Amino acid sequence: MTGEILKFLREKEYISGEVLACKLNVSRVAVWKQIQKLKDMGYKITSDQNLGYCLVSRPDLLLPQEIQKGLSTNYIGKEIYYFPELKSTNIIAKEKALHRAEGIDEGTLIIAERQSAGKGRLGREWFSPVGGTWLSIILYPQLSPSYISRITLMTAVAAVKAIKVCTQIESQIKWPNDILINEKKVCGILTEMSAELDIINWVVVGIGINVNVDRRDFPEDIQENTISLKEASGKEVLRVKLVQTFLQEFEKYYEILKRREFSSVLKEWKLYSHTLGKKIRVDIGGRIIKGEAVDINEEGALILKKEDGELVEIISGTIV
Ligand code: BT5
Repeated sequence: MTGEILKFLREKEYISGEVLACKLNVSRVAVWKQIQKLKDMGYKITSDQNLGYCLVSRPDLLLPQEIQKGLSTNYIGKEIYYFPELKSTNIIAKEKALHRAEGIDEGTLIIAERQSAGKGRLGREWFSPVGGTWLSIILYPQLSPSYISRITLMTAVAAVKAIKVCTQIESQIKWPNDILINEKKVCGILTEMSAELDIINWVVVGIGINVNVDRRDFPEDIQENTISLKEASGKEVLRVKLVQTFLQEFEKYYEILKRREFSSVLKEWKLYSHTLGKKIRVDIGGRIIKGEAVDINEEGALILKKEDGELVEIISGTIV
């Protein structure tokens, strides 16, 4: 009911408790309780004895009703589960994805203000203090499991686009899942999947963006290599707008991927690449391969040219 009340509060400067009660077919006490709930969430609502309630300001929270207002996607973010705090949005998303038959549809979003046990790849930690954007999207693509790398790459392109639209900042993609600004990490992507032979059961795409985060909120050992959008742009960034833009871009690129037109996404990926043309070292399960990053192939694999000229295809690894 809070969502409905907000809708009416937004439409008019003032609306009385009586009119709200009538519109929602509930008692005035019930309306009053919902108004208190909204105030507890951080909405500033004043009340005038004669005129009624007036919405003065909204909190900077990633509440579903805020994200969905003006979101122009067809299915990404149509259902949102919001948490002020949880362990990891990917963990909840994976649990929910198991309940597809019970109405957990493609595009369902899990979003949190803070994660107490955010996850990176290979069991690494992802620090997720208040002020960032930590979310996961549930997908059920009818694609072969080999598409998993391509999903990560297209997510990175969507994130770069959203960052550009909302902050004017040009960020770069470090293969396979990092977004950098000035050589520092601003965003990470964690794609997880359940598959059987040739069929994907579900994919969960988790993305963390350091938006209005202070670098000092991170452990000292990673402060040097991290950055936030606020720090890079010199001002607070509207997180709701960023999430909306990202979801819109995400759906656009996901549709392209589903049409099996990855090459056009790859073209854009290459434009934003931080990796191609560089001499790098890649850790693949504890083994280090050195060489020049010469290309990304149609499957999303990195092509490394070793010193002896041999070309190696790396589908998953970490640049060190
Ligand atoms: C990643 O792993 O970059 C994937 C991060 C995915 C986070 C999202 S948030 C929403 C969803 N729910 C989750 O629980 N996870 C996803 P990886 O490439 O393994 O990088 C991890 C490394 O990045 C760590 O070992 C740190 O060095 C560094 N790191 C940790 N937190 C960071 C942060 N907030 N900003 C920048 N770097 C960070």
